[in-house]
Amino acid sequence: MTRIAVDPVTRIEGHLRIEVEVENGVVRDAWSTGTMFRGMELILKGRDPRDAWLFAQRACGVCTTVHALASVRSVENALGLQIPTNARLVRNLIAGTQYVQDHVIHFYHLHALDWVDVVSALKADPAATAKLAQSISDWPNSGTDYFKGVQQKLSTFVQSGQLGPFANGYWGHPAYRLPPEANLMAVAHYLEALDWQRQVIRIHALLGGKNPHPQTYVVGGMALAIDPNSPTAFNARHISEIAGLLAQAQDFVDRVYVPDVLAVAGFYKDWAGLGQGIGNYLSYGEFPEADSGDAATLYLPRGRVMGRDLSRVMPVDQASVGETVAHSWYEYSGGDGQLRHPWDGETNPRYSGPTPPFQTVSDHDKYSWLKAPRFDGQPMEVGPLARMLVAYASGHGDVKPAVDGVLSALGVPATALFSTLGRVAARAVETKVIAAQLPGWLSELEANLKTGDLAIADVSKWEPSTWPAQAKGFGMEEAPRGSLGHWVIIENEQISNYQLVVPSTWNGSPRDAQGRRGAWEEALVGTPIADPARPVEVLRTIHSFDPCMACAVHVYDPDAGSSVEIRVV
Ligand code: NFE
Ligand code: MG
Repeated sequence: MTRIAVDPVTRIEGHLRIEVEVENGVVRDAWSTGTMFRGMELILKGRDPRDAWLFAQRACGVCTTVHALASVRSVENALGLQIPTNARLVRNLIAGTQYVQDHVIHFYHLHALDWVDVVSALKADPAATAKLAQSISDWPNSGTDYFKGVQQKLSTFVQSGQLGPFANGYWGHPAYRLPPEANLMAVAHYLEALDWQRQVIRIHALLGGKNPHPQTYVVGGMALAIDPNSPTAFNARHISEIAGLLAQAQDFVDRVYVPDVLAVAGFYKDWAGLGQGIGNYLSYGEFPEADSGDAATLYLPRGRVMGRDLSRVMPVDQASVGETVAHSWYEYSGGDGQLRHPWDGETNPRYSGPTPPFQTVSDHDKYSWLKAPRFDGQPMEVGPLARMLVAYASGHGDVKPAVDGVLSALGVPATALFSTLGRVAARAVETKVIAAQLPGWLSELEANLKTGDLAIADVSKWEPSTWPAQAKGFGMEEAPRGSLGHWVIIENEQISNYQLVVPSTWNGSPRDAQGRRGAWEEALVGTPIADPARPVEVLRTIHSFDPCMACAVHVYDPDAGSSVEIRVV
C-alpha cells in the first residue's frame, strides 16, 4: 500500500491537498483536504444585508460575479422583491458570459495540460499540424507558418529553461497519448484562448463596470444607468458592442474549443470509464426566462439525477440542504455529526489537525476546512455535468441534441457521461449551448428597452424601516462550477446569520457522519496510477471538476509556503 499526497494541487484556485492510498497500481481510498480557512460567514454577521453582495463577491475572483448574484437573490427573497425585466436580462448576460469565459479558460489553462504534453509539441511537423487542424475546423489560424511560429515561441521558452505557464508538468509521462501535432495544435489554442478571454470579458466591464467583481448589482435589480438614446448611459452603442463580443465568443467556442475537446477526447476514451464518482447529480437551475424567476422559468432546469438513473428527474427544495462537520475542522453546538440547514448554520472553526508540514492528514478523524454538504442526507456531485445530465434527462430542447451529438461524434453511449471524460465533454456542451443562448437575451433586452421600459431596479424596500423585524431568504444559483446557495437571516435591519454552501464544497466535501465520501474522493477510487511519483491520473479526475477552494472554504497560513510537494509515503 502506497500513500500519495499531492499538496498543493495546482491549476486550481486556492489550497487543496489530495491524499490517495494506492494498492497494486490502483487508488483504493482518497481524502480531500481544504487547507485554508477564510470565514466569510463571520465577516458578514452584523452588516447591512444590502451590502452583503459586495463582501460575498470577494469569496472568489475566478467565479467572479456569482457570489454577488447569489447574495442579492437571497436578500430579495427575504424581502419579497421581484426584479424588473431589464435587470433579469442584464444578470443573465453577465452570468452566461461568465460561463463561457470560465469554461474555456478551464479547458485550456487549467485542465488541458493533464492531457496535452507541451514538450512533445516541439517534435511536431508544422505542416502535418496544419493538416490536422484544417481537418477538424475551418478556423483561419491553421496554416503551416502559423504553427511553425508557435513552435518557435515554445522552443524559446524551453531553451531558456523557464517554461513559464508550462512549468511543473509531468512532461514525457507515458499517460500522455496525443501525437506531437495534436499537442502543438492545443498549445497554439492555449495561447489564443488567453487573448480571446481578455476580449470576451469586456462584456462584464460594459454591464458591470469591471471584471473581476462587477459593481452594478443592487438589492432589487441592477444599478446600471440604462437608456438606448442617452450618450451617458448604457445605450444602443453598448448593445451593439456586446453583440460583437458575443459573436466573437461563440465563434471561438464552435470552431476551436468544441473541436479541440472532441479531438483530445478521441485519444482518451478509456477515461469515459474512470472517475465515475457518486452518481448523484444536483442542479438548482439557472437563467430565469421570466421575471417571476420561478423554477419553471429557468432555461437550465432545476432537478436531481440520483444513482445515475436518467429516466427520472427528482425535485429540488432548498429545505433539503444540510451541512455536517463530522470530519471538518469546525464544532457544532449539539454535535458535529448533525446535518444543519444553512439558516441554522454555524461557523465555529476549531483546527485539530497535525502541525504542518505533515506527512498525512487522512489518519486524523477531522481532516478538512470544508464542511460536508448533503441533500436529503445524500452526497451529491454538482457542476456542468450535473446540469447537463438534469437537462438531458428532462429532454431539454437544446441540451439533448447537443449531448447526443457529442456522444455520437465520440462513438460512446450515454453511460460514458458518468466519468472524468464526461465532465470535460459536458462543460464543452454547456459552453456551446450558453454561447448560442446569450445573443437571444441581448435581443430581448434591446426589444424591451425599445418599448420604453427603462426600469432596472425595484427600490421599494430600500428603507430598512420597511422591513419586518425578522426575515429569512435564500438565493439559489448555478455558478460555473455548480450549485451555489446563499442563506440569510435579517434581524433588526442587520444580518444575524449568513451561510454560503458553494459548488466546490459539495464536490470537495470530506466524509460525513456515516463515513460517506465526497464527490472528488469517490471519483478517485478505482483510478489506475502508472507512476506514484507522478500521479497525473489523480490530477485528471480532480481537475475535471474545476475545483475552487477559495469558494469552497469561504485564515491564511503565512508559513505554509508555496512549494509543490508530491510525496510517496
Ligand atoms: Ni471560486 Fe465558485 C464557481 C462558486 S465554487 S469558483 O463556479 O460559487 O466552486
Ligand atoms: Mg459555507
